[in-house]
Amino acid sequence: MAKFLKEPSRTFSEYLLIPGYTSEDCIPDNVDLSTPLVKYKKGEQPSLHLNIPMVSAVMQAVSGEEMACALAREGGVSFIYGSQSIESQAAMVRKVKATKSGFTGSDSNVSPDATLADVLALKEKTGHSTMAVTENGEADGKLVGIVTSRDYRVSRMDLSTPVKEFMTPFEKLIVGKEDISLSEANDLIWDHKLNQLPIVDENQRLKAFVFRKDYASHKDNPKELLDEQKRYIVGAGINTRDYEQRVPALVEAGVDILCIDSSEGYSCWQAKTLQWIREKYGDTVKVGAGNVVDEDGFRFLAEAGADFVKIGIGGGSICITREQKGIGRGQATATLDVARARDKYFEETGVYIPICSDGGIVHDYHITLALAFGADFVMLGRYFARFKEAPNNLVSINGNYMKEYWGEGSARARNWQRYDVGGEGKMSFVEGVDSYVPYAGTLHENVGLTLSKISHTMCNCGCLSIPDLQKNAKVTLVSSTSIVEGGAHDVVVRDESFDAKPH
Ligand code: RVP
Repeated sequence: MAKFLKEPSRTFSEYLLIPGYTSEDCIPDNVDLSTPLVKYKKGEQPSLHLNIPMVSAVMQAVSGEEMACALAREGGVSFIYGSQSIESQAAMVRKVKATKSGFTGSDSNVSPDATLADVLALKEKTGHSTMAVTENGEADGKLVGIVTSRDYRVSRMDLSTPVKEFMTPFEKLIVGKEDISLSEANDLIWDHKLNQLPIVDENQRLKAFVFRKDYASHKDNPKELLDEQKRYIVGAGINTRDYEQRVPALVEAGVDILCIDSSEGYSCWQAKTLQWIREKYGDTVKVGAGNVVDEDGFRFLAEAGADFVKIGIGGGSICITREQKGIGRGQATATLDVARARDKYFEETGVYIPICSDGGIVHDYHITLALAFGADFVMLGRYFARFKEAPNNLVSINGNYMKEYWGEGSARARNWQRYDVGGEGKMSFVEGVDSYVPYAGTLHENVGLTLSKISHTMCNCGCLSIPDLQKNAKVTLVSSTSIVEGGAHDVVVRDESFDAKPH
């Protein structure tokens, strides 16, 4: 007879936190949200950590290079999606690593023979008025000048005028050398009253720009997650099929952390992938594995050498795995079970393997609950897909701005490797849907608000750090009637748009 688990499997919406004592120093400014990203030995520090407990999902609709930079700026990590060619994924990683904090890769480039019409078309496309003029018109070509809107007057000039006739030539530019620090670059900008400073290497090849307008934003991001060379930390998803080609390309591109992206990780394929990476790179390449939902799955991946373990099957907002295959587990129960396994493993071996609760986060407080249940960080797809920085289309549906959001198991993503169980490599049926999510603006504003809610809740619970919350949170199961009590009830909620109209 099959083995039956005694506990039903539950989701985060079924729980609430009970406040603990809030002391005088228990204020949001004192809350530390840093958390380990990779395993470490007792008494040591992890070689990679997060400054906020949030990573973005390994999905086409979520994690591209812009998302990766924006999230690293806030202190989290993106895992660039693996359901694309090795070359394009490695190029994305390379682009993130080339975007040093405050140093922006040039996305608007023209050749000296381009025309004013080309400049205007490019400005329309990118929305940026500063353009690099490079010999070959590429972002890393030899810099011969720059064009800004101060260099031309559309009403007085012929649209066919070549760029070389109105650009500011290299000889007249103030430029920074490749090894310049951000503060030295900002000093040059200030001293020479510049709006932008091109950075070039010893062969005059363009490396990046530093913009005056960005100065304030770096001051605003004390939690930026940077490597030793002040480049953003970035992750990437891999699969259990082409890792012998994909992993070296990503490592060569400078990736900081990998994650085997699979809907079900308790498999010999994940162990083989981990083993190959360990044989080739030892511990120098960091790699997470998953997804699992119980102690057995965690143990297996821990012993196979995973640097972190990801939890969750079927809880994702776009996921229909439970309906299609009848496998999975409520996310709260799965997180709790795996957290217990992680603690047991730590006691036995002295090795702490961080765990990540992946999928199903709907409300911000679900993140706090996931942490209280023992997660070290959470992975989110729908949440990040709503932001400007996600690589998905913004569309207008019935007058409302929406972002497209599709699962990696949907027909659109065609990511059969994520659902691979060996055998012939193809997609037999879908496990995800194609959908829309309401557009929510920039990542910075939204993540700031979410973190503020997490910090406030932690103060209510009397906890100043994630380990403190994991250890001391008090959690209660709620009845279905008390869930109703939690929202506005027994009142007619005022429609603010109605109030705003003259009547
Ligand atoms: P959510 O944040 O609830 O949107 O969930 C995102 C997670 O859902 C991903 O990190 C991944 O684990 C899972 N996913 C991605 N695609 C699919 C699918 O098509 N079924 N599921």
